[in-house]
Amino acid sequence: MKHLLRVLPVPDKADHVALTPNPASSMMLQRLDALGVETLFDRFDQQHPQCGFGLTGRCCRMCQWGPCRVGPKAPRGICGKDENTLVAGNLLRSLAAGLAAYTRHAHEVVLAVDAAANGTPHLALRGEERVLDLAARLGVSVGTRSSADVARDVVAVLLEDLGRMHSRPLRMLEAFAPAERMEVWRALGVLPRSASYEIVEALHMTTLGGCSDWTALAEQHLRAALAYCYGPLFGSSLATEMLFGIPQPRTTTVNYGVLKPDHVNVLIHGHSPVMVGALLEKLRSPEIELLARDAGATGIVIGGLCCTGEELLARHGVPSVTNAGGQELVLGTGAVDAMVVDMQCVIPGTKILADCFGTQLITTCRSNRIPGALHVPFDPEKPETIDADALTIARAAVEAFARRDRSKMSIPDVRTTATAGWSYENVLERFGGSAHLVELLKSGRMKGIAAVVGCNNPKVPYERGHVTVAEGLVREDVLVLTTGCAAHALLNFGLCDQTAARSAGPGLSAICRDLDIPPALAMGGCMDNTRSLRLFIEISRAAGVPMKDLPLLFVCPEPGNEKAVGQGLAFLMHGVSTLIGFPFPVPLAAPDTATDPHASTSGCRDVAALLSGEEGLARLVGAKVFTETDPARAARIGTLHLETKRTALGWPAREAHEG
Ligand code: MSK
Repeated sequence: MKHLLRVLPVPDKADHVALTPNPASSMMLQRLDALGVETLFDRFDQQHPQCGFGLTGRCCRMCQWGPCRVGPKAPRGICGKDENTLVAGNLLRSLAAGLAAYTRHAHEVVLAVDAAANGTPHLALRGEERVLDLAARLGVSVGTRSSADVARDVVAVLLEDLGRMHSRPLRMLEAFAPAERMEVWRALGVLPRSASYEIVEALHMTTLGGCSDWTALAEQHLRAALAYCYGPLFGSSLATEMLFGIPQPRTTTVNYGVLKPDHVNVLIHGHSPVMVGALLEKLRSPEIELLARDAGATGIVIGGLCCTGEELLARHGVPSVTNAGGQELVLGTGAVDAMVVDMQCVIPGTKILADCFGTQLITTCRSNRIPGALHVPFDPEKPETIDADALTIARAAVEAFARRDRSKMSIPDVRTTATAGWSYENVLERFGGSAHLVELLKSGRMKGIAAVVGCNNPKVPYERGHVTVAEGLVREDVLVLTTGCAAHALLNFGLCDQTAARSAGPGLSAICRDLDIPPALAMGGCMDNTRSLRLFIEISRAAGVPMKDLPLLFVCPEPGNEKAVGQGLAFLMHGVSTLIGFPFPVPLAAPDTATDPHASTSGCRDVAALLSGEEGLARLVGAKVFTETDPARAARIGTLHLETKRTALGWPAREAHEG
């Protein structure tokens, strides 16, 4: 272990090898090390020590006068900006970047729904149930109209929520947010207009000579977080369900061992489900299967990575393999013939590994190009080429099989059984409705519910945070909901399999057995945190208790992408406290001027106090940020938080057992 700012322990590559809970990841790290092939874990080591100003959000690169570093030597930037304004501005820009990413994603999916409604071949509205549900919530008339007509009107609302410039709150927010929260947000003056408007405002406020009142910047965090939640997050998740239907739980095999040496192995990576649907059809078509056999392959294995992988697993039962942190490692198997990537969390290092091992990299999103990759973009405004494009990609993937260098092949023989595909609807159904779910919570059989989600980050041992926190919570009878890269860690570890019920506390274990569910429910990609949030909202309604008072928690053990900032803030805005495994780029909440060389002389740490203190968000929205790098301790902090909520409600710590 090394230390950042002399106080924050961070792993080196040897620690990742020793501490990652997935033996397949550890094997690949060692193999690539032996071959002398660099991955993000090596490059992280090369960057050590990382800049303390950057780590604490005190490096300003927002104009050409800088960069400025604010600290004891220079308490203000060249423009006169103080530490709070700088830290709040940097955080706001991260939030805006994440909001932009999801907005681009949602835009693509919503336009695909429109194309499907307009009868574009190879795109269909398979989720009529969701079309009608959204129509009812948004006041779109249904009557005798076709679902395509209704869907077009829903699309118009979703697009307006992404792009509205005039003063009107998001329609989806009005349709889904609890009344109690609406009052809180209205009183704070943070009801957003649209995703795009709040991005514009965030960037505008942080330009040179923009806003120098850090509290106004912080207010914009709250507004942008709501835009993030009810604009692109709800928009992309629910529009995907309009296209492909609401997922159903299905059991499959996951992990690196799903790759087969004698098959064409195609991995699909990123976030957008649109092109992927058509590609899946092609890869499973007799024409492509024949092509694969002609090339000498026994068949075709399709595997999923990151959030597209979660989407494929939930809806189509396609085995998931790994997450953002493992996207280079899996190429080290030498068995991946093609990796098809769409948007976001596809790191440039992947191309380096692809070149080393002869993998054909194929990009499908025009805004996520990689030099040297085969580029077959899906354009949501010209969707009619989707079938031909999917065929091009499928052919390229199969053709790559013949070029594979079998001497470089080494597939870890590690497979796990997992059940995934949990949605808002089918979780409620499995629990017999929200009233029964509330009863289980009240009785103490289930101590609380935690959404364990988010990215990978080499600042913590790879995937150990996700697994250790989730295991610790499950042992304490806390039901875990999981998405995104965290879900891959839990799927591969086995916590999403029904047999993991035995590792749960007595109450949760009995519930899992009764309902035939695992203690960790994989609910999709990172955009599908909407499903957990909707469950929290429904539990609050059924219990008649505001979310801020309920034993609910949001945990992000390895925040990495800028998108993670908005995820945490979105749950905070609903009164759900957030536990993160590595500090956001803000000054440490508990500064020590003796050990932190970047500690401010003014002791000005108001942004950290806003997030983590008792007088900040805790007072404004009823929730706060906890930070703990040790995942075992994080699980205890999370449990304690849930127990505190239970005590305040007068709910028992555990169900009383006779005898
Ligand atoms: S892929 S946003 S690293 S969860 Fe959604 Fe994973 Fe985070 Fe990307």
